[in-house]
Amino acid sequence: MRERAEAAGQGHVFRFWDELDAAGRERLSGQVASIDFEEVARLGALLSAGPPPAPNRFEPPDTFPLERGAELEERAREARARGAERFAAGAVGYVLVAGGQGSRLGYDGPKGCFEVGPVTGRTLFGWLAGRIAAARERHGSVAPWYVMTSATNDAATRAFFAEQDHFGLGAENVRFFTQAMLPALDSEGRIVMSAPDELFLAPNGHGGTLAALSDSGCLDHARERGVETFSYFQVDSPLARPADTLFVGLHALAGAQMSAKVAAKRDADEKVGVLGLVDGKLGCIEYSDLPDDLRHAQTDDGKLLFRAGNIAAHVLERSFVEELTRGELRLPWHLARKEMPMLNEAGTIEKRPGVKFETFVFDALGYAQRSVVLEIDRALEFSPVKNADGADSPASCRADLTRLFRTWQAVAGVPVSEHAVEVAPEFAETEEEFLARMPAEPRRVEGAGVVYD
Ligand code: UD2
Repeated sequence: MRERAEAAGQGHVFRFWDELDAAGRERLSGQVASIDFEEVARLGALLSAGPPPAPNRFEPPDTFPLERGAELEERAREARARGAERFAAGAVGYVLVAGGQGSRLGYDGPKGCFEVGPVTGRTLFGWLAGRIAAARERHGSVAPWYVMTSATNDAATRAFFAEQDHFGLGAENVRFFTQAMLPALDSEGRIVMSAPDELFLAPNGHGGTLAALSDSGCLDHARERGVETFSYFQVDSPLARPADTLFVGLHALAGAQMSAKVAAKRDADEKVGVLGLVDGKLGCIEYSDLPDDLRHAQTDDGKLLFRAGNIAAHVLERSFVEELTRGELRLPWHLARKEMPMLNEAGTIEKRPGVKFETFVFDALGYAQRSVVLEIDRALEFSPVKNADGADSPASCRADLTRLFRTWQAVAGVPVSEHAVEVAPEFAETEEEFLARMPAEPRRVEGAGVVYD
């Protein structure tokens, strides 16, 4: 292993070997064994390559809009029916990406264990699991749920699901798979070490989902279970709708390979990627990469021109994921340059510039022959927990949930709560479902608010 590292110009990872105890040697050699040095060399070559060229053309995408006339409403009805058929047939499996480090939230543990229910403190995993359980009831079918973790949170995530009895979904219907980790590199392309017995490894981005689905055997499992389509969603929004018949139905009617949901950006500076046609192909420009002039560009009626904010909910055909992971198709690398604590030659930690490498799942959109871009109402579907406070925080998310559920109370003509309101996903996912469940008395939780469950 040492020879391999030296041949790759990475011999420094063993610099402190002689000083390590048995446990340290085991930890380090385990990590080094997982390194693909050829890949590291390819990543190193990107360091001097400079940023990717800006697109020549960036245009807003065609979307299935939120405001629709009679014709599109008819199409939506047809799509819902088709989507419902797909769910009833058990042809749609769920893919949750929960391998991120959640560093902005500053929560020590898998992000999905974070409690956001405004009244009950239901966790993010609990909300998403509840939506899957509800879909099972609604469509009378059972489909597998694939949960992506990373080495850092895999054990804790599995333990949490076991503790929660897999939210009643059945352990055989929840399959965990782990994305790959990659070393960070310093500005000379050397693997960063965070301790004498430890490499600085980070998850390879949510683009790693595709390879990980394949490498873990989940694609084979999905095929055996009759799953033809994946509904992909992130861990951070309790309002995510993994079983949206409209989205899956539009995708199916269009014969699409990969589709995306968007919400109109709140303002030019909201930290969401923007979907659009990049030199004629559907793609997403990450918020940190969108030039100022494009970020602020406006339409004649004063809306943001590039407002198709990526909420990171996708539908992907299994066959498309198979195609992408079989051959030499590669998603592009995105480089995150930042100051990071690293071990220096003297064996002490100092902050120096380093680079983390990630691929992004939305870059696969460019490989799809057909896609649907569905515009959704963020008040109904998107309130992510990203930051410890301010926008997209636990507080803003809880407030959004209560605000939404109060509108349902108002429409149902029941007294609108002054305190927090929580509608369990098993009770209702939409206003229509809520109305259909009425009249129902909420459960009162002393000092916290009311819950419909
Ligand atoms: C992501 C999008 C952004 C916007 C926003 C919507 C990227 C790069 N940016 O922003 O354009 O759509 O979401 O909410 O996607 N994850 C993994 N493994 C990884 C990295 C991330 O599983 O290696 C998961 C993570 O657990 C989370 C999701 O991917 O569920 C998003 O990750 P993030 O919080 O790093 O992305 P963010 O907020 O920068």
